Amino acid sequence: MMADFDVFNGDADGICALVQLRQIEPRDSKLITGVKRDIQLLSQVQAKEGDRITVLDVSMAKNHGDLVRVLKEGAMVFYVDHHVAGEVPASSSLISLLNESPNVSTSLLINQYLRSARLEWGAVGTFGDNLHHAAQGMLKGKGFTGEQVGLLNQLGVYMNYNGYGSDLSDLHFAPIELYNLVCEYKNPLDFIRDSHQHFERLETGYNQDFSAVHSLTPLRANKSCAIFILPDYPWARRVSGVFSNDLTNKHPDRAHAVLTEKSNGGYLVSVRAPLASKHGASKLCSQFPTGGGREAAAGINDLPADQLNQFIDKFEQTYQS
Ligand SMILES: [Mn+2]
Repeated sequence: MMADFDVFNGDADGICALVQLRQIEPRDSKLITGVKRDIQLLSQVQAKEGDRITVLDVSMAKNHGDLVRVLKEGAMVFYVDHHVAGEVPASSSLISLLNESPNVSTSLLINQYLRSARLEWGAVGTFGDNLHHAAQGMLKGKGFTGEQVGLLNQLGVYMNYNGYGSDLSDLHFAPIELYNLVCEYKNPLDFIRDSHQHFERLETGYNQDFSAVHSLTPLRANKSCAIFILPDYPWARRVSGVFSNDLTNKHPDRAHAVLTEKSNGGYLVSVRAPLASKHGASKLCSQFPTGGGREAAAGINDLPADQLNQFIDKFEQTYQS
């Protein structure tokens, strides 16, 4: 029997992209996701002739080998993403919507594909990827009040925050659980109102983790770059990504690196290019074996401690004006 797989990033953008699609075209599919950093998700799919696989918000370059494999196995693949794509396999069984522009999210691409059928969810995912300008543009002139736009923004930020952690046990909600909870609502504003206990759980966790991180002083900071090191605790692993986004929003001309200590002695690294000039993050992080990402936002999954100084030098070389 033919099977369906929905493979999606466990952050706000990945979840909101799939919510839009499955509300318009329901499928009884096997859901494959993980923490935000878990991106080689196609490796978990064993396909057979006629299976349908949807892949959302994970880099095609990082899944290239498995994509080629599932196409060979006979699957039809629908792939939508805004991360580095690399070489796209030529196959009539592959339909892809790929856009590496720094002002585009996967949720925005799905919103365009579905002609704004679930505009609010498209905006939540886009806010979640810290693309405020793009999200506001999607909602502009559509009759939303300032308060409604603010709530959609908050939900996006909280859902994005929920995706960070070194494994599922760090998270408030496993991404599949959060997907199932929100997918019942055509409109995220109804989720916020009618499932307020879930919204509140995210909000409370976010605020607690954030107040802890605000007591940290940077390892280094000047006009053009700043580097922070976070300790090896679940709260720090959860807050690292949204902390990076918050720093970027507060200091738009500065580049940021947030490093979280790992139990193996290395670091998990989040890099944000300056908001005012979104470039360089992907190139910087890709120089390290476990690094990758987008021009504006990238990371290194496991920076060995003995490469810390090398990373700091390269970071400062990239962004020192
Ligand atoms: Mn995304």
